[in-house]
Amino acid sequence: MPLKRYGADCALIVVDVQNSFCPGGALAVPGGDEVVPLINHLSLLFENVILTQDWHPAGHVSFASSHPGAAPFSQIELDYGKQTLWPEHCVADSDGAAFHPALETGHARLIVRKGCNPAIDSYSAFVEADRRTATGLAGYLAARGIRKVWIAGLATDFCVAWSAIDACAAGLETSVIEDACRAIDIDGSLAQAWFDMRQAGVRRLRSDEV
Ligand code: VGL
Ligand code: ZN
Repeated sequence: MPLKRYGADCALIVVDVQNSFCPGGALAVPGGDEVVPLINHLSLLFENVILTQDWHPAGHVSFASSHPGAAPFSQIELDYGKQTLWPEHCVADSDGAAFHPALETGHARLIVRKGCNPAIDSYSAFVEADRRTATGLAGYLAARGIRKVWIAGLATDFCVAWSAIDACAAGLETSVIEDACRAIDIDGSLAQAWFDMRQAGVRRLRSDEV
């Protein structure tokens, strides 16, 4: 095996590169599939690659269809705060929840599934939208001595940004590889996400700087 540039204390976290978020999917992110070759290449540099999957039960609280009369991309107030409502996407075990077929997954050390609780969304790979329930990822990283993470995937302004901000909060040195991500960008959400990530201390990198 070729020597990895990033060793035991580093991980690449590949966020939600799933069919629902790629062209033809229910919540397609423009150019979502374009990140796949780049992420496959970046994965070769890392000893530790972690994949995440958005993994919702049917009837999930984040689906507009679960709220009669509510339109996709509108917002509602839930007990844990504001929730954007989405088209039905990434239903557990469905084709939409599967990884993009060209994403290489054989090297992954861990697959984190999130958004599994019917009443709580989870953009972040670390903490669910109630901001209390842990996915266990921080514990896994700590237990294995991983202190630095690089994040890529979909979507920049939702699951990537929330994961990166929570990674910083967990004390990890955190970089987002911007050209290995694509955004949904509703109502300025992409600019806001970069602002929030910068405030949190996330490093913004291009893949040629990795
Ligand atoms: C995501 C919206 C809803 C994401 C997941 O992966 O960014 N966005 N669920
Ligand atoms: Zn989702």
